[in-house]
Amino acid sequence: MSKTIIISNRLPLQLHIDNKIVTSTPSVGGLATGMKPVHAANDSIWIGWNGVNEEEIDDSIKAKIDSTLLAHKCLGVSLTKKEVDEYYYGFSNTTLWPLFHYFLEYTEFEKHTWETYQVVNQKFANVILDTVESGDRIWIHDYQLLLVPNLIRKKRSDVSIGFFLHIPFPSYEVFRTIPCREALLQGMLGADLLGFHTYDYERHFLSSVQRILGYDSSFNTITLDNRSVKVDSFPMGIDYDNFHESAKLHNAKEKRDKSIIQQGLDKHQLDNDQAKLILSIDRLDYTKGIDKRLRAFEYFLEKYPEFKGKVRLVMLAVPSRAKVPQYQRLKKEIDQLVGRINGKFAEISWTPIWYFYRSLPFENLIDLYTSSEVALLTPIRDGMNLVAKEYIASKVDKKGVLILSEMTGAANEMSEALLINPNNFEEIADTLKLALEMPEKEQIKRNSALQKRLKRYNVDKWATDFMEALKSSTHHDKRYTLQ
Ligand code: GDG
Repeated sequence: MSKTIIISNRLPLQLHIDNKIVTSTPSVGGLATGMKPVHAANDSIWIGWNGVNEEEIDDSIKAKIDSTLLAHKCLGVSLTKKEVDEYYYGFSNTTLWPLFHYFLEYTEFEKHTWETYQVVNQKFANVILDTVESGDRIWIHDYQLLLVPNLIRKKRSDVSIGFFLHIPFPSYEVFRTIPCREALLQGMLGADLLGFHTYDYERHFLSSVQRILGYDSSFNTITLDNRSVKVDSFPMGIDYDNFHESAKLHNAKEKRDKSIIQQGLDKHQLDNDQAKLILSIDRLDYTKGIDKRLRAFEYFLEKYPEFKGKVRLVMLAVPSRAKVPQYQRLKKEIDQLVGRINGKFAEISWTPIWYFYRSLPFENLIDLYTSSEVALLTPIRDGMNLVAKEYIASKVDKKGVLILSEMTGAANEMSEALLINPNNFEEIADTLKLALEMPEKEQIKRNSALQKRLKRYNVDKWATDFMEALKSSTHHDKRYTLQ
């Protein structure tokens, strides 16, 4: 019987090694949740980096790790510290991530990290090749593994290969700047099906393939010398029912439970606090526009001083890639900005920004979503942005206003949100005022339409649509290779 093999940089499990005992907890985040139904099916296996440095563990721990992973239908790829540094922090997150998000000034290209990226992609491919059998379906995820499709294709013509990119694919003018552009495209073209969040990313990819490799496409299909590759958009959804039902439970517990958010405030302040909450949640990443959001909020308080004491920005920034210098600099900048803005506007009974630099458990996330009157999400570029969808899904009474950057993939599907350009502070300030004053009837109307769509195009539908398209775009009858 054929099986499905899922491949991503990280596994849906996090391992903990304490005193030679290995335990695991499920990972949080969009990919782990999204692939759950596919992975839960009897015949599937998930391959990813096991999360530890190869040289730091002995054979007995390695065996324990492997058996823990296997119990959860996972296979681990072992990487050395140098490989993690150069493939993950280096080429993936200092070259591809900034380039694909249009941050050319942050994009570094170094020969040795590119070489390690190739070595590690081959390591992933080897683990797949050891387990794949004729007729299996392989679903590879994201920018860390762009070369894997063709590394498999070169050895196996009798399996289906799908690839999904979770971040934007940039325009040809940006993509062409990377020295190894041909190799990256050829790596991806080993797949039978290539999926993107939006039609625009798909269009950019097709244009790069045409202009760099000379392959034409028609009706979403690229014709290579001896086979074809299907390219399509599959906007990723969320586990709508989980967010909606959890929010319902949370609301039933306490009408407006600000307990988590208001850590550090005493009872007296809590009782007297009437400020409307403006929420933002992101990994601490320069693509998310956190610095601009803070500056826009400062401008809003200057332009509309009547809101002083009446609103509060609750900003959750989740630690991310703290080894990469640009992320360290960003952290410093955000710390300083929050300090400066709070220092400038704070009163004895009111602080304009509550800033949390940590990750929170799921229940607290629901607490934040349900308690906030407005969500302000201002990425400079974002493949999709699941937080926008989760915020709307959590609004059981349909009250709440989403302000969303038009540079996110999610904006394409969420036209009822208030869409803004994250570089336009004037527009953000005016939109914040509009959101804070929006009549409830209008909020309910907008959110009803959004919820209906999010419930229908949920994450199960995303995964099922992709797998169905993979089945129909695979033809095992030809022998083909792409060099
Ligand atoms: C990449 C692309 C694309 C966040 N903080 C906590 C927490 N989260 C969860 C959210 C959400 C996920 O993490 C973040 O997803 P996003 O889509 O917003 O952003 P990225 O991490 O950048 O993801 C992005 C995505 O892949 C999927 O394709 O949408 O464009 O960049 O689910 O809820 N979860 C918990 N505690 C936190 O503190 N439990």
